[in-house]
Amino acid sequence: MNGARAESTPLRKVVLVGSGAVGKTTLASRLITGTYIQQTMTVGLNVETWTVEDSAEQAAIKIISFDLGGQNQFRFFQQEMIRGANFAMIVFDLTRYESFMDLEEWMGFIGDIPEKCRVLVANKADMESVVSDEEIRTFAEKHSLPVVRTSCVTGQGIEELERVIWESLKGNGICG
Ligand SMILES: Nc1nc2c(ncn2[C@@H]2O[C@H](COP(=O)(O)OP(=O)(O)O)[C@@H](O)[C@H]2O)c(=O)[nH]1
Ligand SMILES: [Mg+2]
Repeated sequence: MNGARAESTPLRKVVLVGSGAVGKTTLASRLITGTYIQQTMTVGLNVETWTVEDSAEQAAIKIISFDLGGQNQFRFFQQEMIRGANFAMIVFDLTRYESFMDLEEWMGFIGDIPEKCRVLVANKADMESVVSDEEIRTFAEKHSLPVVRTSCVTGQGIEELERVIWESLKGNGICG
């Protein structure tokens, strides 16, 4: 990317929320590097940037992602970090029912981010799911969330997720 282009690339703030070990850091790294990299536990916060481009539209969005650690003691600090976020990925782990149960709490946590600027990410789709499709659909409909099933290991759903993020953040849409 040349310098002029980099300067004109709008910066968007994306947050990844969800319980510990659902795969937020791995997902961010998969989106950034395109490959699966085993991650160590996030304590507090991971901040990374990546650029989502659309060659057809000759446009790009630079995204700064805040991957919040799952530990309760950091909640106050995390609330500060997500202020002004343009978009939220709400992540749960298909293999851990508890992470699905925690979603309501995470929805409350990101209350300021407009409904249309959120996506529900059902991660670890390469493994056997313990959350039924029906339950996921009911939750997603209740909160008007699009759902993307992803696997950081196989790459399933990663392009679709990028597309959802792109569609929400490009131009002068409501996600800014
Ligand atoms: N099988 C499988 N494991 C995953 C996937 N995504 C993440 N993991 C693993 O889940 C664990 C927790 O991931 P991490 O990104 O640290 O979770 P975080 O606490 O939400 O940031 C790590 O061992 C990852 O390698 C996935 O899609 N499939
Ligand atoms: Mg993490």
